[in-house]
Amino acid sequence: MANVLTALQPSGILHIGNYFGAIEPLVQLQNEGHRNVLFCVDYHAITVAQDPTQLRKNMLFAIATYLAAGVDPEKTILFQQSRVSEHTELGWVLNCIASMGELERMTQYKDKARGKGENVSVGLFDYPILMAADILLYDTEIVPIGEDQKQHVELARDLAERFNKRFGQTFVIPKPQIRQQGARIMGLDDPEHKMSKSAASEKNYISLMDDEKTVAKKIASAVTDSESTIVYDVNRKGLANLMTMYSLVTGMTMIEIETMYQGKGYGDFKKGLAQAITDYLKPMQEKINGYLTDEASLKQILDLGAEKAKHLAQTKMKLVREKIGVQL
Ligand code: ATP
Ligand code: LTN
Repeated sequence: MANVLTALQPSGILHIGNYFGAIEPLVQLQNEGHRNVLFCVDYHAITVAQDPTQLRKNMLFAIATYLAAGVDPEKTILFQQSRVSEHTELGWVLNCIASMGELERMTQYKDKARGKGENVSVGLFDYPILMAADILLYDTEIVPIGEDQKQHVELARDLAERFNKRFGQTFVIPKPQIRQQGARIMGLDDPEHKMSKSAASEKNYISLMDDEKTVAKKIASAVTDSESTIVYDVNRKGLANLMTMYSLVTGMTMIEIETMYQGKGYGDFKKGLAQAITDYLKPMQEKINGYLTDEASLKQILDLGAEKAKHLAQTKMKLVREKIGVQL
């Protein structure tokens, strides 16, 4: 059994990329009996401006979504990052062994800072260090994530190795786990870039809360090509992305999908896909809405989770203080 950990930002509504890239893989690992940690990284979310009222809502929504997706708080430690102050504390220590050059090479930072000039927060630059602290505090062995987070987990590995070399064995070296299919769902309006909740247009993503009509509209307007066959081809990026989604929500293989749509065109395929996505999301949406009606229970789950997480994090942080020589 391995220690598994992942986290998501409560920075907006979750989309199917988040779900298939990170949430579903974690639930699978939980059900295989691994030791799981899952949390909402609210201190990562504030690296860009957040409206406090909305942030609070997003957080409750995220927790309701994890529960609806099958996260069991008896088996997975489920909490809110800001409640366990050891995350920011270890982040500071790691800041002091990481280099500016390392952070400057992070592609997510470069993407998010592009065009913003000097107005980018120091937090956005430092974001991967807090993420490394998130991972290293819990002796994490496996980090299920989407493709875009691989570089950050590699940084966490480098920092763990550096720390261990300098101060003696302290941290477990984590490994990213990236699924073969669904690790990088592309934007519906732009199949060259990943689906993103901070995309300029709502037509970029399918939110987990989109209703039947919205899903149908978004899929109908998804960018494809001028060919007429439904055949999986990585060079036909728009179609390949839609077929990946089809496969994820139905469990069908690409060959089965191709056979089903032989002799048919984009119209039929898109209608079928929209229906399959709606059928997949509906039961989950009902569960999410159910959990959201009972805020007190959600908060209680988070309180219990924070307590369990704190216990583990305090033990690790005590060891770190001893190793670096600040523990008298
Ligand atoms: P933003 O794009 O606004 O920065 P995000 O949609 O990437 O946000 P995060 O909270 O940063 O959301 O990511 C949560 C998890 O979802 C991460 O493991 C990330 O790799 C995964 N993920 C995000 N987008 C996708 C995607 N398009 N396909 C697969 N996995 C994804
Ligand atoms: N940076 C991640 C969120 C994140 C995370 C983590 C993921 C913060 N801490 C620890 C895995 C493990 C993102 O998805 N944007």
